Amino acid sequence: MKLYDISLSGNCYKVRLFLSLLDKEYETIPVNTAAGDTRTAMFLKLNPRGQVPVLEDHDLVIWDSTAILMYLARRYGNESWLPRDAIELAMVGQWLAVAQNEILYGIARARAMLLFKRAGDLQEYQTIGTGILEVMEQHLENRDWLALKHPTIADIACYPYVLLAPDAGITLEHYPAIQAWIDRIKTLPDYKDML
Ligand SMILES: N[C@@H](CCC(=O)N[C@@H](CS)C(=O)NCC(=O)O)C(=O)O
Repeated sequence: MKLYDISLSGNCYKVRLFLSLLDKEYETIPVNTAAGDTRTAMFLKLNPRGQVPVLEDHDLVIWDSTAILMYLARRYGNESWLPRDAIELAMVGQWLAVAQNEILYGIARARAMLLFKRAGDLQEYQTIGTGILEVMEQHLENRDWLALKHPTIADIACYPYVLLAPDAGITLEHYPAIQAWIDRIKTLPDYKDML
């Protein structure tokens, strides 16, 4: 397997973390957006959106971190990561949606402004980010994991940018249940730090 990767990207870290939890070997292909790597004809053939992560598994090419997590869970993980039961699957889906909405367009965007000088409305992104952290905090007050009674890809999808919220100028001090959830994720076998 090959992962087209940016080391500081939370979206790529979701995939690296899950590959590690699944104990899967892979080759990393570092991508440099500043050098235009994601705009080349070759890269756009892999992902017409011009973004990482992209996973190659034999002849298969998958782009988007959520799609990659789903693929890896079904193909290489046990059912607990992505259940087949309709209700359980929907519980996981809800949080996959949060990862690609408020977490991405709130926390990740604010982080990209502060760390990588991306343009945007910092205050708006931080407001979206803190809004979803409030929701997560309440949700996790009486639960160990986001979707089910055990870890699923919902936890892996939401984790990186929540962990990185301080980079977005958002402190996690006021969110003890989120901090406990972060600590819980760090104890998973084969857990891997971002860098
Ligand atoms: N929804 C996508 C978002 C991917 C994304 O935003 N990737 C960023 C890095 S975190 C990227 O490749 N940016 C380069 C660019 O837009 O040129 C996913 O989850 O994979």
